[in-house]
Order: sequence, then C-alpha cells, then structure tokens
Amino acid sequence: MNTVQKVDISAYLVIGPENTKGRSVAAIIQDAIESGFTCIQIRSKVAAARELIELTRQAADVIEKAGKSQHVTLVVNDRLDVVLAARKQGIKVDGIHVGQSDIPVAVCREYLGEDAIVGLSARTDELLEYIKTEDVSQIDYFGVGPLHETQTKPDCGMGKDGKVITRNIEEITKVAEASSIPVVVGGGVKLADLPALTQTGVDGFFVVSAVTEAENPKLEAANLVNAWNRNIAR
Ligand code: TZP
Ligand code: MG
Repeated sequence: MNTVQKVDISAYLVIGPENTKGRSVAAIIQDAIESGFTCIQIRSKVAAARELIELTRQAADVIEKAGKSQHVTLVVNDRLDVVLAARKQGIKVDGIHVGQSDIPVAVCREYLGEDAIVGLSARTDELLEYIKTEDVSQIDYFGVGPLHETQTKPDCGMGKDGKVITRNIEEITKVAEASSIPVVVGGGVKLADLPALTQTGVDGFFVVSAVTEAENPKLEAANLVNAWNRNIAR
C-alpha cells in the first residue's frame, strides 16, 4: 500500500532518569536526535508525575530547537495522565506507549484523539497468534522483544513460569510478516544486532542502554542509525 507512514519508528530511544548514569536526560535526547533517532519515549518507573511532565517538556523543546517537531515522534510510557497534563500545558507530545497491563489502547485513543500515536507492547505468550489475531485498528505499532535478556527491564518477556522468553531472528521475521502494523524490536539490542535485525522486515529497533549508558551517547546513537540505514532493504 502506498500510504504515508504516520510514525517513523526506525530508530527509537526509550529513556528515563534512572537510565542515564546521572547525566541529563534532555542532553542525551538531544544527542540521539542530532544523530538521527526518529522516536523518543519518556519512560520512568521512579519519576513522579511532575518530573515526567518536566522531562516531556524538555524533550519537546530539544526536538523543536533541532527543527524536528514534524519528523521526530515523542511519546510517554504508560502515563496517560502525564500525556494529558503535558498537552494541557501546551507541550507537543505525540502520544503514548502502553503495555498489556496498562491503560487499554481504546481508552488512550479516546482521550488523545485520532492523530495521536498509540504504541502497544505485544503479548509474551503465543506471540505469533496474538500478532495475527489482535484488533489493531487503534494501534500504530507493536513493540516486540526482548531480543536478549536485559538488566534494564529484567521481566521483559517473562512467561508465567518466571522464565524469560527471548525472540530469535527467525521468530522476529515471522512476526514482521504476520503483522499488519509496523513492528519495533528491542530488549538488549546492541550495535552488533542491527545487521541481522534489518533483514527481518521489522520497521525499527528500540534501545535504552545502548545509548543512555554509552560513554559517548551521540557517537553510539550515530553508529546505530548508520548501521540501520546501511543495512535496511529499501
Ligand atoms: N521494553 C522492553 S525491553 C525494554 C523496554 C523498555 C528495555 C530495553 O532496554 P535495553 O537497555 O535496550 O536492553
Ligand atoms: Mg507499561
């Protein structure tokens, strides 16, 4: 189909104050977008609502000052209240990313409107069947993972038995084929994973630590973007 994609999830940074080794969240976001990252998600399990609103404001400012407000998407993880409060304060926040246990997609869509970006983390169990059968009419993209176990989110991909299920390249290829909406893959993703990931048919990769814990976040972000763009089949 020759439609204009609503969101570019090719290089997607997830970031919160607990991920930056004490460095400024806004500065690392600036590094990432200057290096070509296309999507930013503010995610924190420790920050209070006011801090999340402030981080969202700083992210929106950085994106605007870089002249990328029309190209770089800004979303907040989980917190519909934070997105609504930020918008009320005039902050340009594009949407929300939710998980299977969070506020339902339909509710997010109702509050944020048709133009908002609403991303959903796919289910862990029976992933392929889920991707094929889920009603995706209100969802802009699926988050899928983890590719590897990760200390950033140790319970990512954890099954009912407490064991983490990672996704290999073959499975990810099947998910990309089966999904009628864009797919972004993350969880332990590092530079070395990108050549293989670009061959799976997914629309992008997401990272936390590869950028937020890098000694030089700007350089590492550029390395990731370049590796993706160099290898992706167009
Ligand atoms: N959702 C699924 S895995 C994950 C999130 C937020 C963390 C990924 O972090 P990292 O450091 O890129 O492994
Ligand atoms: Mg969540």
